Amino acid sequence: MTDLGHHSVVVIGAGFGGIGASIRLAEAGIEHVILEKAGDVGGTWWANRYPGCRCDVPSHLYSFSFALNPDWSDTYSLQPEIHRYLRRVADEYGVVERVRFNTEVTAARWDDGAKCWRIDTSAGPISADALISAHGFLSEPAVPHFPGIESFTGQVMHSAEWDPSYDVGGKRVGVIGTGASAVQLVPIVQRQAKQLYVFQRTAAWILPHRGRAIRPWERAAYRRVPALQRLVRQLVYLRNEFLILPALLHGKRLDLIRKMALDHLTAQVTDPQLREKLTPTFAPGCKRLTPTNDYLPAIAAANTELVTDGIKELRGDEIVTVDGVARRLDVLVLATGFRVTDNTFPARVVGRSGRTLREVWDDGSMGGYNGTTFAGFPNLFMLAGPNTGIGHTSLVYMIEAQLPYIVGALRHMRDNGVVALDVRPDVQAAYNEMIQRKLRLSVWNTGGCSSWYLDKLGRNSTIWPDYTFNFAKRLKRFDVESYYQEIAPSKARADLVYG
Ligand code: N01
Repeated sequence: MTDLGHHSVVVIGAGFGGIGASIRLAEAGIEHVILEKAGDVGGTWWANRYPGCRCDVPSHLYSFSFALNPDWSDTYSLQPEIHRYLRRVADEYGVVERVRFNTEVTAARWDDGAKCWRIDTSAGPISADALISAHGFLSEPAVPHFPGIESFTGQVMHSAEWDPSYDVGGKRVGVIGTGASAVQLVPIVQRQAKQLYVFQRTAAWILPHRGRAIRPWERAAYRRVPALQRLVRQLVYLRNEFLILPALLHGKRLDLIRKMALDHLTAQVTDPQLREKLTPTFAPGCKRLTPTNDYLPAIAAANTELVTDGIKELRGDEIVTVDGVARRLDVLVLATGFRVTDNTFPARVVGRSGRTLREVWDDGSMGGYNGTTFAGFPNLFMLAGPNTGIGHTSLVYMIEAQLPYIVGALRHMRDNGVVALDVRPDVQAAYNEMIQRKLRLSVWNTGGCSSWYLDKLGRNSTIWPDYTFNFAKRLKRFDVESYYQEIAPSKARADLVYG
C-alpha cells in the first residue's frame, strides 16, 4: 500500500455531496482529493440499480441549482438518467480528475499534535487538514438476519446491490419490504416473474403518481430559456414547502393525504380482503410517502401473493412464515432499507478525546451542529449529516445549503491561520434541543410507525423540522463565534485562541 500523501481537504464519497463539495472547493481555490469506494461517481445513484429505480422527487428540483438539466426526459427521472447527469456534471466541472476511485475509507483519526486527520483507506494512508464526509446516510444496506439465510440455495439480493445481469424472467421471486425501493421494483418484477411473493410487515401509504414524459418542445423551451426551467423548479419547491411540509410537521391536511391514498387504493384494488391488508395503520407521512400507480395493481395481479405473516426462516430453497407455510423461491430480494441511525461510518471516526463519533452519539444519541460539525471532532464536516433529512423535498437542496457554510469555515481557517475549528458543546446542545422541540409534534415522531428516522433511543436524529429555506438561511454564513479555534503559532493573536 502506498502513502497517499497530505492534502488540504479530503472528501469522502463522490455522490451528490462529494461532487457538490468538490465544485465549491475548487471555486474557492482549496486543494482537495475525493476518495470513492466505488469505481464510478454517483453515490446512491450508482449503487441503486434495481429495476424501476427512479427518484420520487421531481426532476427539475432534483439537481444542482447551478447545473440544471433541460434534457430530463420525465418529470420523475429514472436512475440511469440521474447517474448520467451526475457523471456529466462531474466531468464538466473537472471533479472526476480529483477522485481516487476504488478507495474505501476504513478509519479516520484526529491527530491533535499535528492538527490533522489521519485516514486509513483500502489503498493506503492519507492525511488532511480537514475532512468532509459525504458518505451518504443511505449507503449501507440493512440486511436482516433470517435463520437459515446462509444456507438458502436461491439467490439473495439487496435492492441496493442489485445484480443487473440477473434475469427474474420466469422465476419465483420473493420481495421483503414495502418501502420506497420495493414499490418501485415490485411492478417491474411482477411483470417478468412466474410467481411473486411480497412479504409485507407494514402496509405503506401509496399515493397517486403524477409523473409524465417531458415533451420535446418543453425540453427545447428549457434549453432556449433557462429562466423558464428555474421558474418551474421554484414552483415545485414552493409547493412542497407550503403544501406538504406543514402536513408532516404540524399535521395540517393529513386527512387530505389519507383520503387521496385510500381513494387510490379503492380504485386500484377491488378485493376487499386484499384492500384491508394494504391499509396502513399509522399516520400518512410517518414513513416516507410513496407515490406509484403501478404498485397496487402489481400486488393485485394473479401471479402475486401478498404475505403478511412474519418470516420464520429460510430452509433450502424455501421461505417459511410463522404460520408454517413454505414457499419455494429462486431469488429473494431484500428491499429492507439502509443502516441509517446505526450506520457504521461514525464508528470509524475517532475525535480529540479518543472516542469514536458512534460512542459519542450512543451516549447522548445522534447529533451535531447544523447537521455539519461535531463537538470534539475538529475540522470534520459532514454533508447530509444528522437532522438534515427531509421527507417532502430534494436532499440536493440541503446538501447545497451546507456547502457555503463548509467553504466559509475552510476559508476562515486559511485566511486566519486557524489549524483547528471545534464547535462549542453548549452551542451544539442548544441546537439539538431546538431541533427536538420542533420535532416533538411532527408526524415523524407521533405518527405511530417505526421508521429509519428514529434512532434506537427513539430520538429523531434524521429530519430537519422546518422549512428548508430556513436551513439554507442558517448556513449561509459561517458563524465563527460558535466555534473554538486554534491558531498556528506563527499567526496566533490574543483574540483567537482555543478556549
Ligand atoms: O427502505 P425502507 P427503502 N422483516 O427502510 C421492511 C430512500 N429512497 O430502501 O416498515 C420484514 O423505507 C420494512 O418493514 P417495516 C428514501 O429516503 C428514495 O425502501 O419496518 N420486513 C420496510 O417495509 C427511503 O425512505 C427513493 O415494518 C422488513 C422495508 O423493509 C429510503 O431510501 C427511492 C425487515 C424497508 O423500507 C429507504 O427506502 C428509494 C424484516 N426483518 C429509496 N426489515 C427516491 O425515489 C425491514 N423490513 C428518492
